[in-house]
Amino acid sequence: MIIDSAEVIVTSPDRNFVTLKLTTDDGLTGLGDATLNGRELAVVAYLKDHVVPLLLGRDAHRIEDTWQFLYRSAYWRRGPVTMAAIAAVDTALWDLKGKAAGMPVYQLLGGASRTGLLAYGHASGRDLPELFDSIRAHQAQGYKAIRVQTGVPGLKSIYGIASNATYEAMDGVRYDHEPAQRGSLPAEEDWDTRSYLRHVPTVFEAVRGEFGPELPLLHDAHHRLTPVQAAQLGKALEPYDLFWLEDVTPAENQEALRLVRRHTTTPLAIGEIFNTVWDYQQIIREQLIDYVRSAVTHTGGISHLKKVLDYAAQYQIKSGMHGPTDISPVGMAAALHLGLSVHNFGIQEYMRHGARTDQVFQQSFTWQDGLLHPGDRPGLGVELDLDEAGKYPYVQAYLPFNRLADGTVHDW
Ligand code: EZ4
Ligand code: CO
Repeated sequence: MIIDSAEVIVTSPDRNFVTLKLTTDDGLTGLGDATLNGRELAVVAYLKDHVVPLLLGRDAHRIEDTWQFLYRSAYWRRGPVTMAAIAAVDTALWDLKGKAAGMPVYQLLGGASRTGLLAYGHASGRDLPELFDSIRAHQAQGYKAIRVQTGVPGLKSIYGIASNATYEAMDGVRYDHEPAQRGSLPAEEDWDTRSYLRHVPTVFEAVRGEFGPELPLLHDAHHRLTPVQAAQLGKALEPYDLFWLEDVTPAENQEALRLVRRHTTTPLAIGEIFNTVWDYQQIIREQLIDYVRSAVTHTGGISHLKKVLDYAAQYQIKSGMHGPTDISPVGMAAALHLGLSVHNFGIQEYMRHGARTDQVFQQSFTWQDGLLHPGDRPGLGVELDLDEAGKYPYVQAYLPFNRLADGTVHDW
């Protein structure tokens, strides 16, 4: 099974996606997701200029060797661009191996450890009535766990959109199934941490009052807090029994989480912007988190994320793989195969892609009773329709950024 060709496909049905497609001498094709939201073309160049030429003629069965070769031979290690590129190759090779074996990828990873994957969706609203409607709409779609984000009184923008309508009604901005906004400049949003910290516990009190104690609730602080603010928030939310509180601090400073942990038992999830096991070394060893947020797409592929999760398992830390719409259907499929197979699966983030995206990527996963399953087609179970993909050329889009009232740039 020799790699004959490697193509990088950029398509923007509802948002931008970068896909690597490998074809072997026996005519099999494998797909890998390399989408890096807002920096897509950097990965395209990395793949086209520096990876594709190295793949041609290689034995597609040698997944681990290819991973090590791409990681070590570059000399320059880690980083989101490199690791997304390596992830795409790794994922495409697993897809190929599955197809060659006639088995779904999860079988090659050890088989199913469960019947399906608990998934959570994103509910949001400018105020409580809108938020409650959004939670109910998610429950009606079958979601058994829900992330809750709301507007903060006094702030114009809310982080954590579920629907375009919310934003269209607010400021006429079109958000396209993602926080990234199409255009040549990032949108500027406003932020005030004290207002946020006062407001969020009242939201969770109201949600628990309305929806009862059973529903698993999650919240994302999106790197906006200092360690002591994060500790305050975790403590204030304890009565509402969160499934997790996500990205409380910018976790490149991992020691910050020691302080947070000393003050709260609210479970913590971190890592959607991490890209190697090295980023997790301290926070896993010191048991500073409860869930690993990494996606296959951004963390060196199935092979590398499995190593992270196996390490995490020693500390009873579980998976909580990143699954916003900027993970393509190929990246989602990879997450589902990995999640189904590892013992320490926790929960899967799942936002629906738009109808155009579902046309470009033909998928075989199922979504029943709040549980996802990757399906039993050989490989990942996703095929890319090149004609459909060709209808939607790349569109420049950026994630927003924050400024405080005095004009200071703040974490988004
Ligand atoms: O803002 O994926 O938990 N989910 C998130 C996402 C991120 C986007 C960034 O590309 O934080 O919605
Ligand atoms: Co997040």
